This record gives sequence, C-alpha cells and structure tokens, in this order.
Amino acid sequence: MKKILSFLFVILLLASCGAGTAKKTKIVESAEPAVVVPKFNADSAYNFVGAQVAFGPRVPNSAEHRACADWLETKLRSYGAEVVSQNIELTAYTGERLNARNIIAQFQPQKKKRVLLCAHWDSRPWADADPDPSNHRKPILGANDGASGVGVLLEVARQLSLQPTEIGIDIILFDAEDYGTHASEEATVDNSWALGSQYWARIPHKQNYYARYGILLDIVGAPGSRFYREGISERYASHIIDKVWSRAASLGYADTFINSEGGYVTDDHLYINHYLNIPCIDIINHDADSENGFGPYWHTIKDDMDWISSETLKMVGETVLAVIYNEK
Ligand code: AHN
Ligand code: ZN
Repeated sequence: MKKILSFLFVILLLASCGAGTAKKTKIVESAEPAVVVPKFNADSAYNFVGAQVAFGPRVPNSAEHRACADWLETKLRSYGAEVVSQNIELTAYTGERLNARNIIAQFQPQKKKRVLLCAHWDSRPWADADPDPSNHRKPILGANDGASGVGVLLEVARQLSLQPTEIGIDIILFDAEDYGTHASEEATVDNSWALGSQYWARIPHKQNYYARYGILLDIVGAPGSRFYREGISERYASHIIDKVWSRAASLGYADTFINSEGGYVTDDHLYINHYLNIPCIDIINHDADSENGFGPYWHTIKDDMDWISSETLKMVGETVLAVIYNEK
C-alpha cells in the first residue's frame, strides 16, 4: 500500500489561563496535503515521438517542418495551453535564412511562480556523422535527437490538461537547434547551434519573463540511456540537478540519472542561463567517454524509431512530473 495518506492534525490547545478565563480551542493544520503525481503514460509519449517522425525530417524551410509545427501548436492548444509562437527569420552560419518557429505553450499563464520545460523540435539538416559519406548532406529523422524530448513534453502537456500543477508551467519547443556547424568544416562556428533558443533568450515572448528554473530535454529516448550531470548545467544550476537527480533516485532511477559529472554540451540551456539568468539544466544522453559523446545513431540517418525506448521515455517523464507536481 504505497498510497500516501494526508493527515490533518487537529491540535486542541486547551488554554487555561487561570480561574475566570474562558477555555479556548485552537485548530492548527500542521501537515501539508500529500501531492498526487499523475502517472506518466510512456506509450502515449512514444506515439508522440512517432507522430513527429512520421512528418519526415523537420528541417527549417521545408514543408514537413511547417506541417509539424502546425501539428505541435494544435496539440498543445488542445491540452488547454495558451500557445504563442515566435515566427522568426534566423541566419544560419551558412548564411542561409531560416524561417523558424519557437512554440511557447503557457499553462496557467496568470501564475507568477513558473517552471520552464523545453526541447528542440527541429531535426538536423545533415547526417554528417553517418558512416556512409554519401549521407553527409542528407537530413535526419531525429527520432531521438529532437523528437524524444518533445514527445515527453507533449505527454506532460496532456497530463497538465487532466490535472493542473500548483505553479504555472511553460513548455517551449525551440527551433533551429540542430543547424550547427557541419562536421566537414575545419572549425566549429561560434554560436552556430541553438539559434531558436538564442533568439528567445534575448527576446522572450513576454517582457521580464521569469521562471524559477528550467529543464531542457534533449536526446532522451535511447534504450540504456545514461544521464550524467552535464557540465554547463552543473556550473549554472547544480541545485536544480540535485533536485531532479534526487527525485529520479527516489523513483528508483539512480542507474539512469547518474550522480556524477559528464562532459559539457553546447545546447539550448546555455543561452537561457547566459542571457536570462534562469538556472536551466540539460537532461541529455551524453557520455564524454564514448566515441562521439552521444551514440552510434547520432547525426546519422539511423536516428529513427528503432532508437526509441518507452522505458527510457518513462523514466524521464516520471521524473519531470514528480518534480513539477511537487513545486509550490
Ligand atoms: C555540439 O555538438 C557542440 N552540441 C550538440 C548539441 C546538440 C546537437 N544536441 C542535439 N544535437
Ligand atoms: Zn543534434
């Protein structure tokens, strides 16, 4: 019987202040009602990943990209969010102009206390890490690199439609995260990754936007994933890593959320920390000791549904839900 019971302690203080004074009864509530965290549906999250992949690669300026954006907005609205999108023209390091869209879904927008959840919804235009060089200019499906984090957040959104959190939640789906320097270039071009979040972190959807903290989900779907304490997150927001990793451990996921430091990953959270001063962590399957840091499918044409495990999505989703429903 794991159900948590909430107790309302009624303390009767019989204050007898000497003869002649009336007896007073004081009622004191000394325990908080227990929080009920909804059950994360991993099959639903898995299907949300599949639905994005079914559009094909979601590369800026493509019809598939536009169609997926429209679908994401419709989905989030259907869960009761107030959705605003930033339709922006960004310039890639190649000089290409990208028609990009940051999709911002606000739950309980009137609330001052807020937490930000984010992921990137675009997929990489080039499979530049593919073992076959003839694929190096082909776009990727990005089932794990992109769609997995969005899939988890869509399921979180669905849960928010069924049971609200105490605080307000913003789900932001960033565009153009993965248009960063092609591997064939001699050197990485500074700030070529995470163009959508760079824009939003400079010009948020609301003036003076504030959230207590942020959680970025990137590459969270592979079987056997391990999430280390990513370096940038550790530097700006170690207390948020503590909060999330301890929640994961209490759910029994300490072997997946590993409480030791991993490498540094330049990702959307960097700019949120840097420009907005909102402590933001990255939950990302990155292992500094592995061959390319990510996995054999990463930035290849193999990043498809075969690399998505509903068990991994479940561990991430349950952890995120436990964190946000316990926020007051
Ligand atoms: C770098 O490779 C420098 N950053 C990777 C960020 C990323 C790409 N996340 C997903 N795809
Ligand atoms: Zn990528």
